[in-house]
Amino acid sequence: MDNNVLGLLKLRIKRGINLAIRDSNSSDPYVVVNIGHEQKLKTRVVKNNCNPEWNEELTLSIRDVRVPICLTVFDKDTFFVDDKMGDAEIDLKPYTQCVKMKLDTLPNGCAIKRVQANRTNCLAEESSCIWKNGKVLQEMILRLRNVESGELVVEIEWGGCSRLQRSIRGTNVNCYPFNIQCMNQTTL
Ligand SMILES: [Ca+2]
Ligand SMILES: [Ca+2]
Repeated sequence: MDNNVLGLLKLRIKRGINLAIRDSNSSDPYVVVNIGHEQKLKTRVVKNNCNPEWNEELTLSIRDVRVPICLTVFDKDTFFVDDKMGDAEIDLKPYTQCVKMKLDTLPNGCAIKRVQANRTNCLAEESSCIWKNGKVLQEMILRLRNVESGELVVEIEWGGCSRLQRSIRGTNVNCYPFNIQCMNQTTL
């Protein structure tokens, strides 16, 4: 791993909801994931389905948590350029703040942070960062922009040991002096 990489992020692209129609009655959707101009990954195409289940895990190298992850949905076409079906961004900042916390003593299934849907993010509804089996997970429903309809259900997970965590745990500096309490216990 090169020195500028903070760590690896697993991005699970689970499914699409009520995606736009870009053929005669349906679409053949796939998702393209970009971070800056450096990384570009794709899911497979699910044919003829506006509520596709991809359930794919993509691994991204994160160099700067301020750079959002961009997702763009396309309809695969055979004889024409693929049609756009909207786009959304994932803001990593609330999630990475949770990854930096010392959470080892929290009970499994604990919600660490809630992120509200607002005008500056693409969340369709409130999303929680959950402590589960020793990892921080955040599932989110993203409302697609620049399209008449469609949402994406995704989940992010920080992949193991990384500079992001070591930068806090190596020193004894508490960069995030939150009073961490369990906000709720979800049934997982
Ligand atoms: Ca089409
Ligand atoms: Ca098509």
